[in-house]
Amino acid sequence: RAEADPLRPRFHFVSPAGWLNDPNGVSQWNGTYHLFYQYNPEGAFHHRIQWGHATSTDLVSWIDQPVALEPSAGPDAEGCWSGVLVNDGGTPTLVYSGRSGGRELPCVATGTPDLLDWTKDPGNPVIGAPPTGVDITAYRDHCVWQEGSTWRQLVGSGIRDVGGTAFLYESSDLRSWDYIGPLFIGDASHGDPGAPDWTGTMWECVDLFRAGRGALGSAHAGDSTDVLVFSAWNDGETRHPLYWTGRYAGDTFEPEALHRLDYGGRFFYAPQSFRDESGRRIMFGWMQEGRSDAAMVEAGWSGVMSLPRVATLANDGTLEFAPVPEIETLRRNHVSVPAQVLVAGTSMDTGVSGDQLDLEVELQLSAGAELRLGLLGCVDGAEETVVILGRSADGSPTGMMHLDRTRSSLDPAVDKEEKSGPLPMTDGRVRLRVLVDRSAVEIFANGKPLTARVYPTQGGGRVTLAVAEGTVRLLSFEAWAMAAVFDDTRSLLTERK
Ligand code: DQQ
Repeated sequence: RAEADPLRPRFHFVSPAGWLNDPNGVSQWNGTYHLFYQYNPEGAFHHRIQWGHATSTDLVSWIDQPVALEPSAGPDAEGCWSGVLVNDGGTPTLVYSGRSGGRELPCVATGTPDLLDWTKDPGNPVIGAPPTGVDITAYRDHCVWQEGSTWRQLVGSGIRDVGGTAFLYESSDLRSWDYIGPLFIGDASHGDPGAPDWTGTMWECVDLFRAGRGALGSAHAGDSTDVLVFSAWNDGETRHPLYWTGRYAGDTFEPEALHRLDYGGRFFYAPQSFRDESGRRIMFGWMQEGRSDAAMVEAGWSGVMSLPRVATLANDGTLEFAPVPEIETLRRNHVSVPAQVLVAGTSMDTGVSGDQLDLEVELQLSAGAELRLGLLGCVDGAEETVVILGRSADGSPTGMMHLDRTRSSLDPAVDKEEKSGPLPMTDGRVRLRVLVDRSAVEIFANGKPLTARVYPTQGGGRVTLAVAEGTVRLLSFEAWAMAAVFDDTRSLLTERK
């Protein structure tokens, strides 16, 4: 079945079989990029989670490596849940959540210099219990960094009837940890639990880093901010990635502003980032499925890893994202759509089609204009996934981006909820980047990402443009077919044209 599955991405990383969720231990070690991930090779469901492992020299093609961590009798008997990789004086060391008895506790494993063989610490779990005296909603996932010779760790959690949090610890050896306190506590009573920026009752996969110059904990110079990324969770109902910008100093985090990390919400979940050897902040996220559990099991695979994306600090103090430029080496068959002015009522076929595409578009919207970019359209138009960019009638600097998936699939069972978010713009200008990889779609408009999954059944892959209102100047429209990294049997294509 998986052999000819037209939904299985071909240049996004997917697991060799079964289930994939969070990125873990993302890093660059002696030049080689490492991507570990939450993995169940036995089937497309979340059970007895292991750490899958793949390596890359270019962030484009990946080599599968042996499973790095597998549950064994003891504190991780029921699963090796999310965590990170750190360099302990030259020794690769994983800090992860071991699950047993229905709860998670911090564990450690050390690796061989090639990062292929891992030995669990006999002292696991390295923290024997969550902090006492607080009623917590959960306790798992790790962010670990070094300040001088001191290790610091955050463990994601939540305080019942208060909000999500991250507990801060300190250690000199990664094995014995002193509890300091909550770094920062969210307010779950603030806002509507259905809102896309609700901070949840538990924070999964916290990721604290410095954006801009300097290391976490050092003095701030010039344009820099600290960023606390977390995946807001509430009993499975709420799942979306958010971040606070602010100042991490001493034992606390002073928030300045809360932001949505990706307008696709749960489709870019549990992200984790690292600074690579060239100094870039690179982030991966889990593009979870929008189809039923039964459909995943039937397909034999579940979960897509986002393309690695570079995070930079924008002038307005928020993060901006773009796929790593290395991805452009997959571009083939360049097609340009001529620059032109599109007036209200325009509806055109661009002549571009395909389900593995990279589009780079520059536009200028008049006040009140709305552009519709149709993707993955079938011949009769019954199926189409539509990116909508709108500028407000008063020309204010914030427009909107939407992803309309209501007609993305004739399959009535798949998720079709609309996704949207504010789009900052100057003079109506929009830089749009769209990557389509079968069921995986990543959209970046002026650096704001919207990631989602779609399940077209008809094929065709038409790309269309329409203007509903106002006038849109198409300044440039460049399109490429993207070469596959994996073939349909999910084998690595060693030779790329
Ligand atoms: N997935 C992991 C947890 C984490 C969650 C388990 C987030 O460690 O909290 O697979 O998707």
